[in-house]
Amino acid sequence: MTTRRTLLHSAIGGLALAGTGLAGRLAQAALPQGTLDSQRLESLPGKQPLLKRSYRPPNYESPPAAFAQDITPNDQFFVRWHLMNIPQVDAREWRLSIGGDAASNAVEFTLEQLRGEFEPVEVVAVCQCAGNRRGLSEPHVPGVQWGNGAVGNARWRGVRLRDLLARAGLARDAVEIAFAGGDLPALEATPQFVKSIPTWKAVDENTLVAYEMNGAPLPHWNGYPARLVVPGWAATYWTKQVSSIQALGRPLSGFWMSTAYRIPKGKYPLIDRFVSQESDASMPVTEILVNSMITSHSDGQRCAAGRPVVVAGLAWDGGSGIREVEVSIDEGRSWRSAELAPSLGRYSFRGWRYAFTPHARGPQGVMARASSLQGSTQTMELIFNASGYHNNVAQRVALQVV
Ligand SMILES: Nc1nc2c(c(=O)[nH]1)N[C@H]1C(S)=C(S)[C@@H](COP(=O)(O)O)O[C@H]1N2
Ligand SMILES: [Mo]
Repeated sequence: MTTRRTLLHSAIGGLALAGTGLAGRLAQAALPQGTLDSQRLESLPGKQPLLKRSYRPPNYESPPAAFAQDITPNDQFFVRWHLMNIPQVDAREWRLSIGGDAASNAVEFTLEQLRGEFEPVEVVAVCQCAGNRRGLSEPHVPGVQWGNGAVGNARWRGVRLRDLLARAGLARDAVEIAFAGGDLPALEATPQFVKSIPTWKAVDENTLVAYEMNGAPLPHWNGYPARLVVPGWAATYWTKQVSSIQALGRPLSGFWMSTAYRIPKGKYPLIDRFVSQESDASMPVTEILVNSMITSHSDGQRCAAGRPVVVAGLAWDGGSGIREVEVSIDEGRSWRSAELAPSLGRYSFRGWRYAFTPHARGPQGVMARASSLQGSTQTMELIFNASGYHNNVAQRVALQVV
């Protein structure tokens, strides 16, 4: 554990304020007024201006402009931390230790060893906070009041977690693999952020310990020098600044597993099970639900009667792949297929576009909904849970035809 000495005791040093005017205009209409009043565009060191949701810990979401392409730029990628103290990690001192009671030997790797001793692997995958769009929940729920921007898509490069576990002699009866990062709570009463995933997901060939994002080292705020990449699953499992990996013979307990990131059982069309963490009433979040965004237009935007309008956006799911995106220009009475862009892989954002020509002047709603190859379609009504997870309601923009 080399990083504790270099703790940055304030996560907010070096913040640059960029004013509130633009942020106000980027706001989602249904965010609570307090969230709209307090949000501003701010630059964390090394980042473009992002929408501030909280200061300590640093929670910043991507502005709509970040979704103009299907790969989210590193300097516009959202930032989510639960704890206050985020160390500035020196990669030369950083070590990744792997062991646990369900591994036969404890091993430790430097970043150079990760880069040199294991086969490098790349995957394009969406990293989405389970609480993305929580701020749009009706009724409102507590927690970071995210709009649409607690999600991003990147090309991750690193090593397979299963290759690392093999070097530690993973036991056949390992139930879960647990991860800890370098960040620490401000108060001892706050539990350290430790998460686990079932062994079957840990040894999936797409689950990585990644040291690069879009061809560059991970940004500090996104987990430098290495993080978990668990394609298809909610980002809560994508431990940043990962420093310890433990193979466990029994389920991990603790606040971040037993209390946080859980949903009522049977309410969502999820397929991936995390059986060792299920209780009678609830289960942990697992894969991302099928979802989409309209990125070409925003509410109130004008377009000319009699001229084609090209609506475009992004769609994604938990890894089955996108089957279809449909658009409705009559408030959901009828739907037409959008054209899909080439696929960057089944865990990636998938671009789509749809052209139509409005004739009547006045308000023109445009709705989009995605369906996955696994057979799910976005919902039209929110499936409510008290933590605001898994909001995959079809999006609508209100255009003005002039
Ligand atoms: N060490 C550490 N890793 C973490 C977290 C954290 O608080 N500490 N938060 C998780 C959650 S809930 C999310 S949504 C993602 C956010 O990843 P990003 O900041 O790179 O966008 O990081 C995950 N990994
Ligand atoms: Mo999250």
